Amino acid sequence: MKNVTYILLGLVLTACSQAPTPAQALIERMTELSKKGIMFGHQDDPFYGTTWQWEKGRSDTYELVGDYPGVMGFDLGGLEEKHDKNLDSVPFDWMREEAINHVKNGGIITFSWHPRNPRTGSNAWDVSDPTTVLNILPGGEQHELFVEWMNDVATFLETLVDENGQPIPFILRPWHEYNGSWFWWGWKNCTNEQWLALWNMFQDYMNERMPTNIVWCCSPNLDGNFTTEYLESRFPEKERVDILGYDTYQWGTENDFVTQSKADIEFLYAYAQAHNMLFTISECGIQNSPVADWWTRVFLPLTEGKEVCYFLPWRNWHKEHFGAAKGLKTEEDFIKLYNNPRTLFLKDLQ
Ligand code: BMA
Repeated sequence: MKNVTYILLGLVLTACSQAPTPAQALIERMTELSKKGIMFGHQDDPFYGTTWQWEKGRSDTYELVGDYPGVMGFDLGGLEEKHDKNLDSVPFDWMREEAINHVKNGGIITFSWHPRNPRTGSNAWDVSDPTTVLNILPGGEQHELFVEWMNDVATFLETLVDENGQPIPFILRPWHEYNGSWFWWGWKNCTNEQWLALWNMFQDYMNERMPTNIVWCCSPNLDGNFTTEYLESRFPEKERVDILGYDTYQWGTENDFVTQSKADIEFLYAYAQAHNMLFTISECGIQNSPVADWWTRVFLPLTEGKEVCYFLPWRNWHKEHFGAAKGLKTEEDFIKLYNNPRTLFLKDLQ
């Protein structure tokens, strides 16, 4: 009997010690959700839309389909300058409030970071100094400054807690679109080794500060030429990536976009599956909705037959919007997309 008691106690203790962390639980949940359908995400959904700005309670998505995005994206750029608003003028206090609220309502949140160039002081798109990454690594001239910046980011992210003060899970997606060269951490602006050292330094720092609630997403950009050798020449160690993300915008012709995105998605999806990563379209869209049936005819078929976690059109700023809204040419088509049983919005997550 005594032995049985000990065995039972042992089982209970093992079960408790194996309780998943918030990050593991989120990964598990997204794995299940991606078997059901593809979540709709939107950058900065609660702050502004195509015709309005900074009105609490509004959302272009909600006003069009009566439901909120399943995933909401926010950007941390500006924290490193100790600003109270991000690079797109979103107040960080309000961002925190929406992020916590969205998780409380059953939604999922993801953060990107467009930090300023730590070497020149200009913005994330300043690629004038190819020694930028080198100089923020240990031993570099801007290393201490950059550690301070990481502290600023971590200090904000640590405030993402539930009513009981427990950390809530979120997706963190740094150093994105690195196969392009438009950011200071981009392809031609640092070496593979420097980029990898940057990824590891940032990830190790954040994981030390928040060991249980970060889900890591690594997002290359539309390319058209992925091979294993090419992807792996600049990619974190596989166990450091939970989600393989893919950013894809239609800037040129529809044919180029579809051909390249199709090839990229085939490749990256297979890669993610082979390496136990989730797959997502972490940014997407066509600027200012010029094609009426873009969502259902051009975009959604790219994800057909695959377990894709979510797709996240970028922000609806009046001059450059990527999501849906009333009054846009894509209005009807987006309602059709919403009604497609494959797409998941907040109500489907609750
Ligand atoms: C970019 C553009 C910029 C914006 C940045 C961060 O792709 O939308 O205007 O500042 O994302 O949101």
